Amino acid sequence: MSVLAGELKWWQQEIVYQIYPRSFQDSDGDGVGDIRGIISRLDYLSKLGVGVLWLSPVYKSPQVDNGYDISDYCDIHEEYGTMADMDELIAQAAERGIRVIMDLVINHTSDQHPWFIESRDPASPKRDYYIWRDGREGGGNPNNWTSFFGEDCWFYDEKSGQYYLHLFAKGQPDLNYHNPAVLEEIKSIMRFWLDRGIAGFRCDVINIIFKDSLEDGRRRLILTGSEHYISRPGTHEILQKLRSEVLDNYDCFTVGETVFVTPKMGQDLCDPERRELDMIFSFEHMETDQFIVKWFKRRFHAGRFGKVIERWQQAVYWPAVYLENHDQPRSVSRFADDQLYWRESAKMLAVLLLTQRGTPFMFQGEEIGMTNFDFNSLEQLQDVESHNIDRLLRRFHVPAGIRWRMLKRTSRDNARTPVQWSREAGAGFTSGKPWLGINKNHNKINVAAQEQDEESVLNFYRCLIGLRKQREVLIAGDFKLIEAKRSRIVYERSLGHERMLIILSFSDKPQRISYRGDMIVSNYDRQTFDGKLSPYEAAILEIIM
Ligand code: TEU
Repeated sequence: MSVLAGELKWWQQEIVYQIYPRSFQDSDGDGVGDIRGIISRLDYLSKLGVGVLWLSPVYKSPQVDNGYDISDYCDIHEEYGTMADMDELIAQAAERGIRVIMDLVINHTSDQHPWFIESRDPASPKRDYYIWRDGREGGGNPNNWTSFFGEDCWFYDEKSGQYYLHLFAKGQPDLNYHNPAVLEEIKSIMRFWLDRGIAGFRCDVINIIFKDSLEDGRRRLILTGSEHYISRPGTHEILQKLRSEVLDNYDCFTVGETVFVTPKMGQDLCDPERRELDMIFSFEHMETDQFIVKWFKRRFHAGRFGKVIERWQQAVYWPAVYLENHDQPRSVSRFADDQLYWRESAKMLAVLLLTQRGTPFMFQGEEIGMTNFDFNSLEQLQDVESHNIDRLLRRFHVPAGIRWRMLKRTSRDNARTPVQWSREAGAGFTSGKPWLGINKNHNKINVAAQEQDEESVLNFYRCLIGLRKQREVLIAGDFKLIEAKRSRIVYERSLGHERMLIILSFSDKPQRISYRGDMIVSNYDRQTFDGKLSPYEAAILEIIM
């Protein structure tokens, strides 16, 4: 699939930077990042060259799932600041030509949301905002579904005398989209934020919001019941309504987080003709180093990874390209080498991220090559998912050592440790006690040090972002996979008469290849390309025709 150059929308030409507010920058010493902290770093973000900030949830929330459990969609969580701070962030970002998008979490609310509190009364008009059911005859959950977070997805509420559905944590009850009043509420929340000047939404687990039926599902290892809610026609209808009744009235875009989607489902969700979402995050490339679930790891294989990337580059009209987010381990630790060839690896992954077709989404800290955490016990983890999974594994008598090994490689807290701004205690993130441990390697990997170093990962990102902006072939050119092997991935981008060859080594051994061209970017100190690839080398070659 290709998009005609010259017809690109603004959000197709920008790079999006994801901020996980809790861990980005603390301004008041309470150990938790906040909006004023983000404002203080806007010049840094502007210099990096990103045009859009995606804020993970900053709404009022009991923080069971770090804000993905919202108790008031139209107010700010007190640890993060105030509505005035948020308005200032939007305005100050705009002054620097940066737009802000927000996380729209509408599959579920917090169990502390006033709608849910009311809904616990069976006689309340809000009862039908959520999914309440009687248990089975003879007892037990209403159906055999299982949750995303390794616990039951039904919770029996004594007060109500019924069970409610929660596909995530117990504090995240699912909304009922069979009730049209729910969609009306969501529309007004969206307008509230768009009217304040935000430029769109990242829509959390958006392809599962509509549950077709609550019948038992086919038994599977994970997510029994998911055939009743993944990308159902009801979801497509809702997305079309949100588009025509709300989003079309603003200059904005949406990117949907869509779980367990096939390329066909993915394309349907963001096909411009269907007028639903603008882009989606798919997960297949994130699953190439696992068996069925992320807790069962298998060795990373660049060939498998490259083929999946190519499939999605071809499948959807306009890809949302990412290697990291707040739910995934750090890419340099996962796909390359975070030790001996750390610097080369981080730069090579920067090339992979910024030379694909589509809009790149980078995650805070990726631009300095932050690595997985260096914790050594469960007590150091905060993530609700990690603790639930540990409990589940314990139920199956999995020994402690194995449990920890599984969590260490996969826990979402790997990506959530505070941003490493400097080598000081608190890493320049906080003057207080950070809510989650800071990686000891902040004395080596940090923004301040990389500002001083011309050859740093950070400066490499800046250059590459600059190059991408100048060369439309990198943004919108056709993508063609040339090679995908365990040791390397090679692809070509082309637009009109322009052709670029991207060569990426995923090996710690030198290699020889036959491709030639004019070197325009290298993560080694080289001006020309002679076919010799050093460990984790990345090269962008221009092919003159
Ligand atoms: O993630 C959805 C989701 O499916 C994740 O649970 C993902 O499968 C998991 O993190 C991989 O182990 C979104 C948010 O990104 C996540 O942070 C939230 O916890 C979740 O929705 C619930 O809102």
